[in-house]
Amino acid sequence: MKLSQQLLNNLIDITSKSAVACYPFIGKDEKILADKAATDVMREELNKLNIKGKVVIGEGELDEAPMLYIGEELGIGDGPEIDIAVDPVEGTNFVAKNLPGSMSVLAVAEKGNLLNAPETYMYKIATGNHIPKGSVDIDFTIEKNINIYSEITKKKNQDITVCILKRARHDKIINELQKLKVNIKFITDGDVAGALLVSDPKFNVDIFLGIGGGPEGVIAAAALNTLNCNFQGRFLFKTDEDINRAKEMGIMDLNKKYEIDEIVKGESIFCATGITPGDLMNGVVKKSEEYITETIVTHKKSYLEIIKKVVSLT
Ligand code: VTB
Repeated sequence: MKLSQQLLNNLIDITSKSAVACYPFIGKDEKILADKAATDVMREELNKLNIKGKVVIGEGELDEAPMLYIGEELGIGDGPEIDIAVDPVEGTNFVAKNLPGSMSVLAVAEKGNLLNAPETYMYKIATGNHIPKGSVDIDFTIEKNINIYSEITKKKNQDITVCILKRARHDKIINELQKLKVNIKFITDGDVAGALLVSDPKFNVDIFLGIGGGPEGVIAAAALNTLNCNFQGRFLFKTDEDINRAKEMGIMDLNKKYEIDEIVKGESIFCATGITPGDLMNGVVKKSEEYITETIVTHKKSYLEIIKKVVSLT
């Protein structure tokens, strides 16, 4: 079974509609309501598809409903069996505060082909497809990785930009980057988009790294794999509960370094529709009773494409 063009079109429709559902909440300081609006639409629309879908990356467990929970089955009929990763609002703070960079995201792969990620942190590193696989590595020091990157690209440190979430836990890494005189692009949230910035030189990000959400790591990997970019991740567990949950999900080696093709296998589709405008795409624009959306899509080994859509609520 291959993931069809029809499925791709359906997914673009769905993230467009869930982004539009969030539109009334932009700048309203209502993170939860925004997330609920997008989630409800995503669930309703996924349930109309002729698929046997299962959420493998979602928002919490069954008892945390109404979010799309891990293990939730979606779709009707005897369509293809697919694994679904959902992030109805990636960057709820951005929506709440009307800041750039929020998007509504879905990624799918054939059943068994998306890593089931626990809701824990992941240390991640990503580079573009101009860097040979296996050169920059999550296990190397920051300095070694910058040196390798600089050698491969012939860029001086001051021409290299590293994207990282602005968090206190990154202070040591940030310090090292500053000593190395590389440029830093700080993001305050939204590390799916942050990771995707390595995919095209036009975004001017050479390396993405740091600790963010594990589920967001899998979602970013789905897009980066299609684009032939590099990504590695390692889960980080803080509590026994985290560890038990990971074991229940089949993760036995807690310190495992995941290569991109262990996170996403085979074909996948990734769709992200801008809610507020961001580096990757524009946000939802209302034009009388219609909404114009922009969705970035990756499918097969070829493209990062922007699809514009007119969504009407009637
Ligand atoms: C990131 C980012 C998300 O959480 O994964 C981050 O992609 C990590 O968590 O948009 P902390 O906020 O605890 O650092 C978000 O910022 C919010 O889900």
